[in-house]
Amino acid sequence: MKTWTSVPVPTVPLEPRGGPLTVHDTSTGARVRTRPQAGTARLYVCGITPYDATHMGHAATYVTFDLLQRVWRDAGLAVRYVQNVTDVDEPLLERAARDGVDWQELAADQIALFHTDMESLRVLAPDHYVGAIEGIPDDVEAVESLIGQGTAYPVPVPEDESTVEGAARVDHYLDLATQPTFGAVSGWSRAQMMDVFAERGGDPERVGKRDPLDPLLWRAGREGEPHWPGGSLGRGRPGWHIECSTIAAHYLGPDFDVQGGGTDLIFPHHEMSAVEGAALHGGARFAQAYVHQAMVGFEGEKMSKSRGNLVVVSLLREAGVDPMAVRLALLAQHYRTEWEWTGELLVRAEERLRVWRAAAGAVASRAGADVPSEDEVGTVTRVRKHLAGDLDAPRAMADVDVWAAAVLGGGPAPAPVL
Ligand code: 5CA
Ligand code: ZN
Repeated sequence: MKTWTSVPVPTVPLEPRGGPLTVHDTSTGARVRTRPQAGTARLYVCGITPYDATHMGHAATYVTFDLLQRVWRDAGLAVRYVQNVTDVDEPLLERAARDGVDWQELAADQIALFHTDMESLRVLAPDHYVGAIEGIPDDVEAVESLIGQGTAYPVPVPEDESTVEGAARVDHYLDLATQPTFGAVSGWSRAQMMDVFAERGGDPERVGKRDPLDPLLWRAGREGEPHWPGGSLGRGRPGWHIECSTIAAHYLGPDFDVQGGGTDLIFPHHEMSAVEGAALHGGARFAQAYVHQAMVGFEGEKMSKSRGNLVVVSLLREAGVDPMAVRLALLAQHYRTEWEWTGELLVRAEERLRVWRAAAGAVASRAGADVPSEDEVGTVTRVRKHLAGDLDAPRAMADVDVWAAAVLGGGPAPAPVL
């Protein structure tokens, strides 16, 4: 699928160079050093389900992983970045049905809006932006191979549900009992898993499953639902998690460097996509590290499309807010700390942006601006150190504040140079 357009990335040729990057890995609960092989870091970040506009929670997630890839690049690495878009799944179909619109049109509109939002926030585009639908042939092959191994099994479609022509009368599930690595990503107890499984797209009540937590791999095509050719599985569509297992494996291979997303994806999504990936690749590790953005809230609750308590990037832009102020407001919060969006945070970010631009303008107009001062070299070094230590953007930004204040002589900031 077409991706969006990246802004050019400037290089900062000051020594010492940045990195190596350490991140908090959910699967071990520890800070780990990323160790990309052969000079290329491999990053997979779970993309949107395109049924509503990009809100501050999504934006925080994609800006966080944008920062992560920029830290890698600043350390001299190339980055191969893959992102999916869940362009067919229950929430999208349900929203389209609720609003009486075509689900494909809804998805296409929301994907286009997301791309505009990412461009406005200067989030670098993935090298491969892949729709779940595009990945279906890989999913079919994967599920067939799991069936061949004896790790996937059929569950009869309930008698009162009619299936389309060419569909089998069974769905397929992964048999978690065959997977020794299940649980390794989240480290959660079964009780914790059962607590959220149903509300996060799982079907623990489905009759005929061996374990209520077994994830759906392939759903036989039902009347009134979209369906695609499924080889020996019959017509149907893939379950959610297999989409990310196969897209990541296809474009990055097993054991890639970082799997990213929000903390709401730790279980079941990242647990299941990792276990399905391991099942497909002889038990190989899916990713080296699992990095999760804490939930952004609004007015006391997690900001979410399903709850509808949204502050939306595109509406702020329409209201004349500078997207760089939005980016600063997001980066002012550490990615592992839950926080709530407020108008006050945006006002503070706008002021900070004004000061930084004024300082940058003052430096640019100085004689010999191309030779950095000692203070500038020191600031860059400190910024790099904070970012390499689990992406501590708030502390890095505090260093830039100190630099800006020094440039502007501690007095009130003059109007920015435009
Ligand atoms: N398509 C799936 C992933 S394969 C999905 O979760 N889509 S989503 O549109 O619901 O979310 C897109 C990304 O934004 C995910 O990484 C999700 O974890 C993150 N996200 C959603 N809500 C929030 C929030 N309130 N705060 C921070 N991140 C969020
Ligand atoms: Zn995903």
